[in-house]
Amino acid sequence: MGLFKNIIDRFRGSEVDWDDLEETLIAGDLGIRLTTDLVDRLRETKGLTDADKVVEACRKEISSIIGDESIEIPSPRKDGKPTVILVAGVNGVGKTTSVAKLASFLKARGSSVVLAAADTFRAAAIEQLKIWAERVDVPIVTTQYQGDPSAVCFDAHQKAISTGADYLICDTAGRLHTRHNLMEELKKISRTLAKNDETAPHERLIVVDATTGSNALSQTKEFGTALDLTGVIVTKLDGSGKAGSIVAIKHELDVPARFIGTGEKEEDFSVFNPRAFIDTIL
Ligand SMILES: Nc1nc2c(ncn2[C@@H]2O[C@H](COP(=O)(O)OP(=O)(O)O)[C@@H](O)[C@H]2O)c(=O)[nH]1
Ligand SMILES: [Mg+2]
Repeated sequence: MGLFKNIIDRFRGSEVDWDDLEETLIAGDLGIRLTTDLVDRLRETKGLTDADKVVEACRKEISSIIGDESIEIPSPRKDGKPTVILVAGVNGVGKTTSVAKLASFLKARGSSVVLAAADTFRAAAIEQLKIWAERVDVPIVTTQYQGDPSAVCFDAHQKAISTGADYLICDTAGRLHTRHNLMEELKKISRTLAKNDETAPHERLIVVDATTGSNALSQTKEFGTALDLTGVIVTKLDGSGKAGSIVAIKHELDVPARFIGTGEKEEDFSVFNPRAFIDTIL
């Protein structure tokens, strides 16, 4: 990895090629807007031409955008009510897998979790989450294929409340007949969860696939119109994705990365650590 590795190798000890730097940042999924901002700002910095120093300045800028603290899922609530986590995103990005990974992660912290299988649009999706629930050993609430997703979330929320569970995690569909319907459905799920607890859902996470480049930014923008997003789960960082989209999403939409997925197994998951990101990805 190493977004800047090429630049450093080629220009070490000499002046950086600004066009090259710009291309590198765009290829790293930082997005046109952020890249242009960044390069313009650095170019205007007097005396800053030496490649190593330019790269260092870039790292600093990126670091100031993403911050340096991880953001954890809040500890179980003092009032004993469940913290509700709604997970959304387009098809195939890794929602269902991430829901299972997150359940396993919270369970390992000693918390109890209930799952809601609210992707009722695909029959296989319900089955997939059921298998995960068994594997992770957490209760799950489902309905029949093409059942009402909001009703599943409502029922699962009631189960989480009545059993005193610490967390409820709702998996949702990534595709409905139209994208408009999908956004409306997500808003309805959110409103329905608020019926049992007006502060729910407490976390609204979007899952994006690191290998899809700038799509991650546009998807976050779109889902942000339906849900006031509290974070991003970035999956498939074990692939070729550079994940610069994490920086672009934070910069443009102010939605922070929260977790990363680095494989298909439940342990391939961790809290996003900005410092480690700067060190290993850049
Ligand atoms: N390599 C890799 N594959 C992943 C990761 N997360 C999910 N997947 C795979 O991506 C595919 C789609 O995942 P799924 O959870 O069904 O996506 P959904 O449609 O958004 O619910 C599955 O084959 C997963 O095993 C990850 O972090 N790395
Ligand atoms: Mg799914």
